[in-house]
Amino acid sequence: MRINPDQINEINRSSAEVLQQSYSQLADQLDRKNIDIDKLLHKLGDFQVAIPSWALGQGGTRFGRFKLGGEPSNLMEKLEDIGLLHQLTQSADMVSLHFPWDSVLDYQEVKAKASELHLKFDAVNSNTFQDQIGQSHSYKFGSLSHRDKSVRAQAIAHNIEVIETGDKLGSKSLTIWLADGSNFPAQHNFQQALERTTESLEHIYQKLPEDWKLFIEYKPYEPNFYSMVIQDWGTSFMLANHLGDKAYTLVDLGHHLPNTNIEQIVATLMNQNKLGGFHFNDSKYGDDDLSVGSIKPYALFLIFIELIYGIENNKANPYPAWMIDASHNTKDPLEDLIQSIEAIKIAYAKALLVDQKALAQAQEENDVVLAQELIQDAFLTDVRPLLQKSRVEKGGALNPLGIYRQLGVRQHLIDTRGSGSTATGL
Ligand SMILES: [Mn+2]
Repeated sequence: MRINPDQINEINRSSAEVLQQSYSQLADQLDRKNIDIDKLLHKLGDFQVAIPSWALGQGGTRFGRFKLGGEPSNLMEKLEDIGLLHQLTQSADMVSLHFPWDSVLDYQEVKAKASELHLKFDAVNSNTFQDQIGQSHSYKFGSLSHRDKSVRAQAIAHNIEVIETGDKLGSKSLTIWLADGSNFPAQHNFQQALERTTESLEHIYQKLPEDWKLFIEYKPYEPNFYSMVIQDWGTSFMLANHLGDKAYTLVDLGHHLPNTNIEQIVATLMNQNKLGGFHFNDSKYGDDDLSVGSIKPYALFLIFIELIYGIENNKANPYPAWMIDASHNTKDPLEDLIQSIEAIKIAYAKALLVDQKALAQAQEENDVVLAQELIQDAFLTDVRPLLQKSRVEKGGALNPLGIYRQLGVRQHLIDTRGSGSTATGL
């Protein structure tokens, strides 16, 4: 579904006056702090986050999955949903595919559709955490770390195939999240499992094109509950270092034990030029995959302060590949993605407001109180008019969620795709 741009402009116009008021108030406030508002708007407009193809259907839990209706049942429809999201938010011009869920016969057709929707392909993702129909060997007891060489070979071949497919689409990176691990003590020989995983990754890395990156995602538990082979940033970092310059660590916000200082992990990785990818979501307890910013917006803001510092001061670290990695069983996924994009950009905008020079000075003088004041002043600024202005200027919706509901997008999708359509994925 595409929305007529005139319709977006018309709805925007009905709130234009309110925006003008709130925006000039904020502009005055920022001007008094000598903040270059045009530069800020430019940065906000440039910020794009990839949408994973699996986030467009209703998510499930191990206790089941509820019906949504109007879900995209093939890759073309998934691209259409992301295209719509980008049309409204002007912040989601990238798609992250997951194989074999997104396998199709004609990738030229997929590429043409994406370019028609002004979308590019970001990191591609492999899947060796579930068995596919017709697969020769099972991943029940692991994939890249499996004791049996033929299972490892199958998992390696799958990753190489994903690289080849991504190459056809213009992707430049592969993300590997490995579900391998053990559920009980003594099930695994830790050292051997790590050794086999390293060797398998070496094979995949060898096939990585020159201009590609390999992202290694870590996770402390789930689906395995006693151990995961790549359990933390240290293990991922070690593997990335071992593999070479094209390998990086990927941080997923939900893949940490409670209260982990993620901003410090981000800072450490950027300092070592090894932060490659970043997955946004939020959590209360574990890998809850909740909407970004719904639980810990202050933590996200602190993380963005480190990201911005790293991007501006450490050019040897590549610009991170951003992606939303969330899943719900109660929300309309498109509405959730609109909320998540908004939360990411709010945190980003607030972190951009931090007076870096004054903060460095406060840190230099050990003025703990002033350092705290400086970041909290930025955090407590309502930056929403900035986001709205930036979107409207790019042709997006002043209020994406409002237009989505006003135009009855979900009902339209149900009418055209049916109430029983199901997206591929978990
Ligand atoms: Mn992730």
